[in-house]
Amino acid sequence: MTENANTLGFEEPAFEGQLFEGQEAEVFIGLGSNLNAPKKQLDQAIKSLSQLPSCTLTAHSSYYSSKPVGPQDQPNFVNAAALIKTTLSPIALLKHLQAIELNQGRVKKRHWGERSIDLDILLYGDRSIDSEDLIIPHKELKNRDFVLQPLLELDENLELPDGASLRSLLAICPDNQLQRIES
Ligand code: ROI
Repeated sequence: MTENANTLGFEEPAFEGQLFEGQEAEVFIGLGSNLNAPKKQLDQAIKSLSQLPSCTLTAHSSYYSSKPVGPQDQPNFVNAAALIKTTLSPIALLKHLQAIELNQGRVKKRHWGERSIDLDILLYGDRSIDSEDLIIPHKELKNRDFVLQPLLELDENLELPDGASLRSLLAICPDNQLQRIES
């Protein structure tokens, strides 16, 4: 282990200050599914988020159906976003999200293909992280209406760490025929 290892034994990416443990951050998480009863997958994942240690689930967005980005011969997705407050570090949180995905029997059939559940850290406070395991803000956030719209529902004034407004990004983002659906 290096000096970057935290108390859970995960390697922390090097970023400004490394002050994470014990500091509370607002974190936005993206949820997506297009396999095995997608709405139920999101329901279960949100329940699991609400039970994570050192986390409080503050809110989640409506559910949206969206045309797949990637191969078109796959079902539409159901997407949403959740807001948590947490003292977990980004990497510790990532590990918990991966455990939730595994627990829900995450299936990933092909590149940009269908999946039972995807949980992505979209924004972690106002921090930017670029490590091998984790890139925040999420790399595709700007290009995806099914990410931007649920985020804006949670906070209409949300900005990226570089100050770009999500509202203005949504205005120029490709259209994936987003439709709000009953959750
Ligand atoms: N397409 C949509 N509409 N929603 C997703 O969540 C989603 N996730 C992905 C890929 C396969 C790239 N396409 C998606 O990972």
